[in-house]
Amino acid sequence: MKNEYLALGEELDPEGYLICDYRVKSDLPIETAGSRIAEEESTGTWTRPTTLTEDIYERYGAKVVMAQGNMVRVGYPVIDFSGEFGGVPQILSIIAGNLFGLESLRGVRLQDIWIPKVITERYPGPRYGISGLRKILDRPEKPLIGTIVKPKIGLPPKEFADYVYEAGKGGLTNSKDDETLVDQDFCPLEARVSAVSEKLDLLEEEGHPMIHAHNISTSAHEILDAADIALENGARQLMVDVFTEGFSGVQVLAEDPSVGVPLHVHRAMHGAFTRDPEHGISMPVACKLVRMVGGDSFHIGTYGTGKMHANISEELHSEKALTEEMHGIHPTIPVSSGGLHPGHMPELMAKSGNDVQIQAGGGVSGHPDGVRAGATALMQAVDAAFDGIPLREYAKSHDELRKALETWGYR
Ligand code: CAP
Ligand code: MG
Repeated sequence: MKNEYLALGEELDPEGYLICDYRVKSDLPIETAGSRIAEEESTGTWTRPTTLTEDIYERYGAKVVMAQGNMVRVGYPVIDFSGEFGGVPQILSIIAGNLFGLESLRGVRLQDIWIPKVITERYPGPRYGISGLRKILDRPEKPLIGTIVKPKIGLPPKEFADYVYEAGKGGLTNSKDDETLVDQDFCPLEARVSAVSEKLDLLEEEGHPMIHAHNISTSAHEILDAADIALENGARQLMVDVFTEGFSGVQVLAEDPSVGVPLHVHRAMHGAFTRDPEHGISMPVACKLVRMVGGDSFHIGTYGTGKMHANISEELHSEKALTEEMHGIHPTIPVSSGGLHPGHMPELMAKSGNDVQIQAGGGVSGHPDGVRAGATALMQAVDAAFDGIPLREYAKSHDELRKALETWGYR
């Protein structure tokens, strides 16, 4: 039987198709493996339905336009994503759905996607993005520098807010809740936001513009209520763990005119499907979706310098996915975080460039002289790296940095 899903070499109209690249591991010939994906995710199944007419296939069938080595490129007609309802859940059910479970494919990894404007224009994109965040923080060209309040959980609101104040006095531009903190009894959202907002006001008066991202990841039907409580108490930024919340959680906050503040997007749980090079979904795919639904900042890793598993080429690809031209959608600022300390800054910034939000939790709170000194050391290291001054040299006249390097060394 002619394999209808193969259209090798066909040039697809990029505005007429959502195009996906998959890396495939299978005993099948690569073309067949590709057509299994196209078949399963559009008009087919394991055997040909007698009800599948030529017309249905022609209109709604996906096409395999490239199948070489272990890579296939599949185009899904935009009509497969039409209608008022469906959103990102429906996009993912097509491009990242049953195919991962097909017995005939021992491994599949969705490597990249190209989403046509007719789809992206249904989504809000970032309100602020890189330029908007820089404007809020009066930080025209250097990296944004942030901390994550540590310990991850346990500090009551007053001590939590004191941490933020100390970090701001140390020169940081950003701070955030950790990804597991939301509204626990020991640090309820309302009390935390109120206490932090008071400190941010004080920092502002003292010439340290700073924003703090409050984590409101919660059940879908509650997220706008949580946002209301945070905003009523002065929240300047909100945070969502996009993979435990769902992309729609980010989207609803980005779309709701009553929210209006920047959205920091954390990627907790991503390792479950991004880490295996032969099966899952790549971070660049996640980046394009987070940007489309409205994330102003999004974690992409530490370019091989921090504590988390890293694939540097994929992290550079992620950065590109967040910042390259994409149907006029604001660029999302890449967040580099996880196991970082001042000693990492020259190597990190040489790879990330300056359009990045660098964060350190332990690398600030673990400084022998406390949070303010830790924040100061991180700020000093970023300044030195920005000006191309070796850290050892800069540390001679900057005590906080010297002590950080003595404590953690440097790359
Ligand atoms: C970093 C962090 C972040 C990681 C997540 C943590 O703390 O708060 O969640 O950055 O990793 O809980 O580990 P430290 P990624 O600075 O103390 O490591 O950014 O790779 O998603
Ligand atoms: Mg964390």
